Formats: sequence, C-alpha cells, structure tokens
Amino acid sequence: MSFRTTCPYCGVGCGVIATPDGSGGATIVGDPDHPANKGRLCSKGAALGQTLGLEARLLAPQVGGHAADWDSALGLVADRFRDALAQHGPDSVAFYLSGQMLTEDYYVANKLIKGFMGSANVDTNSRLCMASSVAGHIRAFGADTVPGTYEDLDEADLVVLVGSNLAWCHPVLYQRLVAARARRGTRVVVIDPRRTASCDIADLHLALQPGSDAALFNALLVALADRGATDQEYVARHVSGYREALAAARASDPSLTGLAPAMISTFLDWFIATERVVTIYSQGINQSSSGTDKVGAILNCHLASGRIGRPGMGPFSVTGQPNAMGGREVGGLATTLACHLDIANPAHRSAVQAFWNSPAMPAAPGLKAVQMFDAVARGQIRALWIIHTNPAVSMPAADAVAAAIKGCDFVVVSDVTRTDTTRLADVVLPATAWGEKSGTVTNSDRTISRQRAFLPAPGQARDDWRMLAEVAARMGWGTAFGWQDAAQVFKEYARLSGLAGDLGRDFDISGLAGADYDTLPPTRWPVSARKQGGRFFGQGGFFTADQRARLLPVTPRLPVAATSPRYPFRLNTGRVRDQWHTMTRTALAPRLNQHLAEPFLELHPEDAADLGLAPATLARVTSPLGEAILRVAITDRVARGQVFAPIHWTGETAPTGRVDALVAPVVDPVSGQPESKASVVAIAPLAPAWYGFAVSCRPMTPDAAYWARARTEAGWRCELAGMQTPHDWESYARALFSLPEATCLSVEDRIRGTFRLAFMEGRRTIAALFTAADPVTLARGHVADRIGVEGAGLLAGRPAQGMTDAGPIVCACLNVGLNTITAAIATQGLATVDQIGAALQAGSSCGSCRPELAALLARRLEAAE
Ligand SMILES: Nc1nc2c(c(=O)[nH]1)N[C@H]1C(S)=C(S)[C@@H](COP(=O)(O)OP(=O)(O)OC[C@H]3O[C@@H](n4cnc5c(=O)[nH]c(N)nc54)[C@H](O)[C@@H]3O)O[C@H]1N2
Ligand SMILES: Nc1nc2c(c(=O)[nH]1)N[C@H]1C(S)=C(S)[C@@H](COP(=O)(O)OP(=O)(O)OC[C@H]3O[C@@H](n4cnc5c(=O)[nH]c(N)nc54)[C@H](O)[C@@H]3O)O[C@H]1N2
Ligand code: SF4
Ligand SMILES: [Mo]
Repeated sequence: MSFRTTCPYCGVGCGVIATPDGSGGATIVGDPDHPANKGRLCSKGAALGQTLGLEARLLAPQVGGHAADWDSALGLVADRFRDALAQHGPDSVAFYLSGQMLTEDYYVANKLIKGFMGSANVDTNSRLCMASSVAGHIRAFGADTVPGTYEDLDEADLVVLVGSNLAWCHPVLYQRLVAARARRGTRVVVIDPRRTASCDIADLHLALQPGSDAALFNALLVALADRGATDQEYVARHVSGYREALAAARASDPSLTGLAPAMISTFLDWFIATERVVTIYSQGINQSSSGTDKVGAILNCHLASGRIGRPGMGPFSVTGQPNAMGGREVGGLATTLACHLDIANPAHRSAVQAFWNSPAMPAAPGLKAVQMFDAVARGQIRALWIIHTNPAVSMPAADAVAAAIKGCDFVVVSDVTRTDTTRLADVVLPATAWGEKSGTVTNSDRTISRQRAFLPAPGQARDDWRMLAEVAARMGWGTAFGWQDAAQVFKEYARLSGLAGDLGRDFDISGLAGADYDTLPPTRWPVSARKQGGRFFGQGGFFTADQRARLLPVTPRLPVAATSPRYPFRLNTGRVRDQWHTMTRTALAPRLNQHLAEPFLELHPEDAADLGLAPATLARVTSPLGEAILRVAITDRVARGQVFAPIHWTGETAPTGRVDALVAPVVDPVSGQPESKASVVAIAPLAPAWYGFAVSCRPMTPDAAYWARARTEAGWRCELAGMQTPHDWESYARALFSLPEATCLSVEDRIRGTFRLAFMEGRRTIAALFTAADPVTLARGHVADRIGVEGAGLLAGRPAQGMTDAGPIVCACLNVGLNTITAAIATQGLATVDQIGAALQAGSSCGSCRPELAALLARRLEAAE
C-alpha cells in the first residue's frame, strides 16, 4: 500500500509517495499529482528512504540523562512550568519552536503558551529565517501575505533571484524555472555577492557588496519613476507613500553596491522593459540588520510598477522550511497571535481569547529569538521548552546560546535524535518523526498539504502536539486540549481562521473545517466563502485600514560589523545542496554525504596566497565571539575579502565546524532577525602536525584537534588533523576504531612522511587510517567503498589496476562520480548536460546536479580552447 505525503525538507513542499517495505523502511518517489512538484524530487527528497532507520533515534523519555517513563517526565514538565508561572509570572516561561513543526503541533503550542500560560514568549527558528519578510509584508501589505503562486514562475519573462541560491535550496522550483526558460526564454538575473550554482542559468549576475541590496532596488525605483515606467493608475488607487519612498530612493547612492554602472543599467533596463517580472528573495535579503528595509525596497518596486498579483509577476519570498508558512499562519512568532491576527490589537485578542475560552492572554509581543536566549542567559526564563530545532548550533553566538541553555533552571527538548541541544536539556522527549506522524504543512505558495503517517511510532515516541496537550492537561486545562487526533486540532484551527476572516484578515481556511482530513488534497489558501486560492493584490485590496499598500522610504544600511585590520574578512554563511541544516537526518543517508563530506571555507585565490593557505589545508577562523576550523576551498566564486562557510556541521559531525560560533547576534531593528550573513572574521593557517583520513565499518570516536565524520554505504569515513603526532600510531588507531584486538597491518613511508594502518577481520579490512604531514591525497570514495569487502587490498589507497575510482559523487541520485563524468566527457565527446544524462544517467533524476554538470562541461571547453 502507498501513502501520499509531503517532503519534510524545504518550503517547495513537494508531494511524495511512500511505499513501506514492511520492515521499517519505504521506497520514496515524487507524487505526479502534487501541484508543487508534479512528480519531481531533489536529491534530498529522493534519499528520504535512507533516513528512516531507527539506529540514531530517541526511543524513550529521559530525565537528567536517565531513561524515564512518560508519566514522570510529563509530570515534571507540568510541575516546573506551573512553579515558574506561580513564582515568577508569565514572563519567566518560554517556548522555542520551529518552522518544521506541523501546523497542528504549532497550533497547540501557541494556544498553550499564549492562551493558557498567558505568555507571549513563544518564538521560532523562523525568526532566523523569515522574520524580515513577515515584517516587510506586514508593513507594506498590512498582513503577512504572499501575493503570488508557483505558476508565476512558469509565466514570467524575467526572474530576479536576489539573495537566493534556488538551485541548491529550492531545487525543484529551480528546475521548474529551468524548464520555463527552455520554453519561453525567461531571462534570469542573480543578485548575490557569491557566484552560486544558480548563476548557471543567469543572463546577468550582480555580485554586489554584502548588504547593499536596498541601494540597488532604490536605484530601480528612481529609474521606474524617471522613465515613466510606474503604473500611475495602480499607485493612485492602491498605494500610499509613493512620494516619500521616491525621495528616499533618490537620496541613496547606487555606488554602495560596488557594481559597475553598466551592470546596474542592464538590470534596470530589463526590469523596466518587462511586464512579467518575478523577484524571488530569500536569506541574502532576510538575514540582515537591514532585512526588513531590503524587503521594503523590493516591494516598493513591484508596487510602484503595479507588477503584483497578476500572472507571471510579483515579489516572491520563498520559504525555507516545510512549514515556515504554516507557523506564520498559526501565530508561532512572539509578535503575532493566530491566523494572521495581531497580538497588539485588542479586538483580535479578545476574539481569540473568547474562541479559546482561555484564562489569560498577553497584551504585548513576547521575546524574539535572540532576546529570548539573552533572557535565558540572564536567568529571567526559568522554564524553557525547545521543540524541533537545534539552537545550540543554529543560533548566532552559538557558544553563548549553548551556555545559556545549559545554565537555565529547567529545559525540555523534544527531538527525534540526540543533538547538541538535547545534550544540554534536563528533560528530553522522544518525538515521532516524518513518516510516523500526521498533520498539515503550508509551502511557499500557500498550498496546504497533508503529511501522512506510513510507519508505526517506534519505541515510546509520541507526536509533538500530544506531548503539549498532555502537559496542558496536567496543568489543569484538559478540556481545552482534549482532541483525539490531529484532524480535530485542524478543524478547530480552521474554525478560528473563519473568525479571522470575519475580522478582515487574509488567512481564512474556514472552508476546510468540514473537509475530509484523511483525503484532503493539496489546497491553496484562502478557502472561504469570500475567496478561494488564487493571487492577492492584483486589484489592490490590501489589509491596511485604508486598503492601500504602504510604500516605504528606505535608506540603505550596510552590515553593522565593519571589517578591520584585526578582523579583515566578511563571513557569509549558507547551505549546500545535499545537507539539511544541522544534518540530523541528511547525515544518515550515505548518498547525501558524498557530495561535500566536511565543513569548508571558500576563499579567493589571492586571499589564500596572501594568507599562505594551500588547497585542502585547514584554516583557523576567529571572530570576536568564537573560533572554527574549516577545510580551505580556494575559488573565485567569492570576491576578495569575502569568505563563505556552510552552516551544517555540529558537535556530532565536526565539532570545530560550527559556524554560528562565529556569528554575532546583531539583529534587524524591526524584525529581530539576525545578520547571519555578514560577520567579520580573521583567518590563519592551522598548521597541524599531521592530517589523517579514516574509514571504518563501525562508528569512530575521534580524538583530534580537527575531525569531521560522515556516513558511507559501508560504514563511516572521517577526516582528521592533530597538532601533535601520536607516539604510536597503532594505539592511536585502535582507540579511534575501538578495536583493541584486531590484527593490524601497517606501512610507513618515512620519505613521504605517511603512515597507513589497516585492521583485519579474516580477509576483510574493517578499518583503516591514512596519515600524512600534508593533506592526505587518496581516492577517498574508492577506499570508503572497499571497506568491509572480502580481499580488498586497501592500503594502496587507490584503485588496483583495471579498477577505476568514481571520484567525489556529483549526481547523488544515481551515484555518478566526478572522475566518471570527466572521463566520459573526454572520451565520448559529450557536450551538453542532456548528453551526459543519456550516457551516464547523471542529472536525469532530480536535476539538482545539472548546474555542476554544466560547470564541468564549461571547464572542459575552456581547457580545449
Ligand atoms: N539543500 C538545502 N536546502 C535548503 C535548506 C538546507 O539546509 N539545505 N534549508 C532551507 C531553509 S530553512 C532556508 S531558509 C532556505 C534558504 O535558501 P537560500 O536563502 O537560497 O540559501 P542560503 O544559502 O542561506 O543563502 C542564499 C544566498 O544569499 C547570499 N547572500 C549573502 N549575503 C547577501 C547579500 O547581502 N545580498 C544578497 N543579494 N545575497 C546575499 C549568499 O551568498 C547565498 O548564496 O533553504 C531551504 N532549503
Ligand atoms: N549562520 C547561519 N545560521 C543560520 C542560518 C544561516 O543561513 N546562517 N540559517 C537559519 C535558518 S534560515 C534556519 S531555518 C535555522 C535552522 O536551524 P535548526 O532549526 O536548528 O536546524 P534543524 O537541523 O532543522 O533542527 C531541527 C531539529 O528537529 C529535529 N526533528 C526532526 N524531526 C522532528 C520531529 O518530528 N519532532 C521534533 N520534536 N523534532 C524533530 C531534528 O533532529 C533537529 O534536531 O538555522 C538558522 N541559522
Ligand atoms: S525541493 Fe527537494 S527538499 Fe524541497 S520539498 Fe522538494 S524534494 Fe523536498
Ligand atoms: Mo530557514
């Protein structure tokens, strides 16, 4: 039997068909009938089957690090929250939630803390992600409304990607854009300080100075006005503040962007000449100390040109997490109520309070994420519940946040696995994971889709909403939290949204209150007697008092921290193609760990030369707040003075690779969103005494200044480096592999300074360590594949004659490596990505690697010229 469900990763919200195999696993394919993906999946979605195993799962509640039963764990949680409320009042409790929670989980959490505990201290990782877009939408539109739909990408003639690496972060949407471009020649402009994989399809790449986007969009507003390209009728009827916004735009200086005037002109010309323009924006805009203003500068241009709410045009904030949108709808942020109602509005408050029949309701917004962890550090928060997020890794000033959590009186963490954050908790509650739980999520274009359970709950794991409802019941509010299943929660929520609709809000799904939850098809909101799906604002109708949109005067501001002789580099951070956030699930899939297997620092060749950093050595990166050690990746994709590091590695996977230890907790004054993309750092060579690479059939316990481990098909691989050479490599390796007894073979090359050890079980090599004074050169994929294989001579470190090494994996779906691809390009004369697909299948499944294939072809061509 198969189940229709929704991918738990990004905000594209792809439909998935899961077919359980009867032994805890399932095969996963894209759902051809889902409007978001029409059958396509990216590498992460396609590998979901590899993440379903139970080996890493939390299966029982823990109190103080020891297994406990549910009754005592939940009883303790209820007691401690009750005590904090009684002794210190509602400001002493807090929930920190996640845009990956299901809408039903979110609704219950929000109802419990806002309506019953009477505290607005509920915030979410969406504060690190979407808050500037939310604040920008509310300022301009009067509500957090995403005007357009995915179909707009099919119908646009110009798509501007600003601060969005769509190719890696929203791959199925990107493929949709690629297809539209092939069909109608859609022009693409990428605005990003870094040359990303998305630039593969760019007709123009504007590598602007970090943080300077508002200066560019202000220049666009001025050009729209000066060249008569505004929509005067739309402005006259539906917009206010035009004159002030234009005056501020005129006063701002386009040279802040650092772009050549001709490049700016091309962008302005294209925008002005094209009616159907979609501007997609994401974290390069939001994660900034001027994020809300940057959003405002973009919205100004679309509003002034009337390019909003009609087919093929509009500003489009794409959401990161699968239910970032749902969490905003449900009121998961400290600054909102529920159903897009406003916490500061007395009429809204009393409507919700009456509906909930609740004893208490905060009258003002609560603490936003960064403030919340500051309050935890100060001891103001006495009881904290963290659900479905890993703030010890993902918050700015991550070391300080981890210390604050550790020092807090009482911390509960609900998760599916052990993380850097669960390790700091007093109580750890095991949650059911994707595939075991049931609910709804809303994607970037307002489409609500069902997640359906297709596997049983393992061990004692429980649904997130149920844990919350059970604590509520123990605190005396059983009646208000007495739902039997997620469907009942959803129905209550849909009814409440009807009330919001009556109060004039955009979010109204009251039409779903009577729908059959089990069979609910993907449905775009609103769903009410007033409006069904579709776009917003084509004919005005904004959610402000006068129904007009507000244009906003924007004065561009550059990042708060300035580089200095002490911290001369600007640190940009972001995502890689095959990992999801703190890797608690993607790290389980061997396939997803072959693309990029360790944390790295991209820096410009001339900066590398100045710093004396050779390729593949290690760099020590320091900021005023902390330190990280990262693998050096030298590339001209980044500009001089700028470096880029991925956000994914953690204490579990690479303890010195946690980049948020470096990131300053500077926030946007309106949205409270941190400036995660513009910290300042210093960089120096680490100069370790030795480098190592290890493979093993079993988990390893590394002891080294630097290590990063990853799953392989056969076991584990690990990169290592140490500041002192061990006296005895054999005993070092035995400890690393926990193999006190196994037979050890070793080869030393004193001239090259290398040492190789292999541990045998019969004729099988079950573990091997390769060390050298310089970065270990080795056919890593080959060695990782041969571990545990009968008779595989591993110590050579490269394929025996007649065997080839596939090299680092480029196509994760079909497991095709770099060497295989470059060899085929050369020997078979392949010239296009489609020809590579035909010859090797690479790039023919999810398409996420097509930009990389194109880059390989381009390199080959350059070499031939
Ligand atoms: N593979 C993968 N996909 C994901 C995720 C994941 O973890 N892995 N996470 C999901 C989530 S939650 C989110 S929020 C999204 C994020 O999706 P994106 O926002 O597309 O991803 P990021 O890599 O964080 O950042 C995007 C780009 O912003 C650029 N940038 C930095 N500073 C500036 C600036 O000042 N101006 C401009 N214009 N650009 C700048 C960076 O160089 C980077 O290329 O991805 C979602 N999808
Ligand atoms: N420097 C820098 N920092 C950033 C960013 C950046 O670009 N740069 N991006 C920011 C953004 S946009 C985001 S969204 C955040 C993401 O940061 P986090 O939210 O901290 O990252 P995740 O790894 O997604 O954390 C989700 C947690 O939920 C757990 N989990 C999985 N399924 C379930 C479940 O069903 N129930 C429960 N209770 N738990 C579950 C996972 O094991 C994992 O521990 O990072 C932010 N931090
Ligand atoms: S694009 Fe990939 S990660 Fe995002 S929802 Fe679709 S399959 Fe999942
Ligand atoms: Mo995000």
